[in-house]
Amino acid sequence: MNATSHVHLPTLAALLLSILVASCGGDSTGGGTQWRLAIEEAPGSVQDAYAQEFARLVAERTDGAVSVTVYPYGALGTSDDITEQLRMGGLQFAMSSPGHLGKSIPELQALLLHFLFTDDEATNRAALADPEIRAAVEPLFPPLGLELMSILPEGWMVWTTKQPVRGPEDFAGIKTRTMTSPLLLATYDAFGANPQAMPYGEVYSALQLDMIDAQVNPLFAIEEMSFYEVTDYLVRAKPAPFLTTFLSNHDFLAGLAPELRATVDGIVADLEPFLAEHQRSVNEERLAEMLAAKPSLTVIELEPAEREAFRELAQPLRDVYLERAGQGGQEVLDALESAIERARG
Ligand code: 6CS
Repeated sequence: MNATSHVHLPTLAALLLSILVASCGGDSTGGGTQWRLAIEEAPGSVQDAYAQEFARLVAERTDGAVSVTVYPYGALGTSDDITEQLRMGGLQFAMSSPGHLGKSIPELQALLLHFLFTDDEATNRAALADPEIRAAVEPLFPPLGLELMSILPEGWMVWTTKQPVRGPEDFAGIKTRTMTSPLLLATYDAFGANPQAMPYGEVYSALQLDMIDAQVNPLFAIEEMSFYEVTDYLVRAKPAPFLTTFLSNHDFLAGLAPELRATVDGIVADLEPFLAEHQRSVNEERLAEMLAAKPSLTVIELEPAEREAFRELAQPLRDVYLERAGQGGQEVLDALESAIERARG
């Protein structure tokens, strides 16, 4: 191959791609095709980092024929609103966390079970990449007009509270905001707390006004949503990783020309390791920023015996999950448990 073909081949491929995208979903204007991607978090968040990287790679690999506009949390409503807009085709891509989406897809709530995953992020990541999990989870989405692109980790859930929490007795009566999936409410009920579901955007003022006493989220979210300003303790118990799903509209994806679909799939595959690495450093950086901004903030790391008390209370939640998620739920849970076992091995 000579130097000229080196120069021209990628350009030709991109040109073909640009012709193909003109007939695909999204907005086609004189300037090219635009895809819309909504995230459930603020600019600078973990989801935003992924979305910006996705947008950059789409532009690069289509030679500018497709551009992706990223809509941060608030621009298009709550997580539920975003998912609805994705289903209706107003968006081509969105982040949709099982913590909310589990209301519509009960089987997906397996990803919310507390003390199911190991304490080691790398092991959990290997488990989530297991093809058996993909095979079990993927079919849950098309009936809702959605398509699963990726399952992404955002860091350990951390409890932010106004009183120290070391055991379930400390949670007694504590009004604790969770995401809106029923299994999360049942989980914090089992921990002895008084769980309250509400959208992400309402949590800060609810804490400030003492409508709630605690909430659950990864460290980066606690910093960027300023929850630490209106709580006093960060309780690290590693109860569960925060996982989100990166989704596409089903018809849009099915309608993409094969070459463009392969480009999108390639980007998603290449980005698979990105967030796992990124979230770890962002979460630690944000912890340092919070402690610098509010030195009185107290970090509580639960001892193994203290975690054990919560682990025991979390075990019956598997039955609660199965009651709601049925046989399909059993299959997802079996796939998850065997993938975790394989990853441990
Ligand atoms: O707590 C929530 O509702 C949100 N938390 C994060 C970290 N991302 C999205 C989700 O909606």
